[in-house]
Amino acid sequence: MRVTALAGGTGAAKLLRGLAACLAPRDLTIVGNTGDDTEVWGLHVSPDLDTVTYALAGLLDVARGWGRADETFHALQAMAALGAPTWFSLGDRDLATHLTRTAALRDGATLTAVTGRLAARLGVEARILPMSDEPVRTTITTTEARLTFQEYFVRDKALGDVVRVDYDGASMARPAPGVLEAIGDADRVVVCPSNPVTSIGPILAVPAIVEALRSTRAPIVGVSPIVGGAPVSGPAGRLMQARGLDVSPLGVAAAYAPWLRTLLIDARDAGLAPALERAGVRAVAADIVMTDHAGEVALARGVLEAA
Ligand code: FO1
Repeated sequence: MRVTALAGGTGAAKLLRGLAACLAPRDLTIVGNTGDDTEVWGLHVSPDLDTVTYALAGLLDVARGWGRADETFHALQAMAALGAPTWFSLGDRDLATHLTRTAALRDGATLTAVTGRLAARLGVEARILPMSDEPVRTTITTTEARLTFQEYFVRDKALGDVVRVDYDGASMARPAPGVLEAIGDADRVVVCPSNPVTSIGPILAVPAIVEALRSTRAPIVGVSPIVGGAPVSGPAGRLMQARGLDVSPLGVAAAYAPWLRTLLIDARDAGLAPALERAGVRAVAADIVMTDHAGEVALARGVLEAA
């Protein structure tokens, strides 16, 4: 069964590990968010692509949900001593990824090519594609300033009041090679339990991708990142409100209308099933908070069966 998953970073990593355990590696394609890509010390950092790659390679720092396990931060300390900004913590092992990516991009490689090469070198057999090779950048406008996603999320700790979210460059961006085919030829399309606004939103802001989702014959199944009126992690609630979305599985369904067919929701939200059905989305109650690997695999099975 060929499965294509739309994914952000931390929220997606667990479900992707579960899917990887259920499928032949070649049957899993991941379309990753690049809206929160950033430049640090002259290096191109693709946080969500790296989180997914590290997760599938078994190298992710699971407690943090980003960066590599067994990490050290000597280079960060040395950069601080030289007066460089250090609010975005690049670890020593993680640096190898950004150095390799930046050098390859400078030599003319596409983000798709270098993402594939990094994944292969780290032993990942699933296909990880950036949503686009062209720059798309999520910007967050608060009552105080217009910020890049990482300035808002990491530097300012998501504290400002968000008034709008933009995906700069998205309306002109073309999907990366293979993305449209992966959606069109899939047997299932999965929307991971990622932030609908800043993780999946940038992917959907690429016009040809949303057209492919509307026209694919594959059933599209999502997992709610919202449980009982609050996000499982991160600032999804405030960002959904800023976009006029209800902070509930209903808001998630609204973000993915009209192409989402099925949404896995937590048992605590089972009462919303009739309203979801009225919105055209079949609700399936499941244990969607993955607390261990068995939970990741069980939810992945549930996603594949729900379709
Ligand atoms: N998140 C943080 O909260 N603080 C950090 O210093 C930080 C550094 C970092 C370095 C590399 C990387 O790939 C991710 C990193 N993240 C950090 C996570 C990242 O900013 C966000 O979790 C994602 O962009 C949201 O999906």
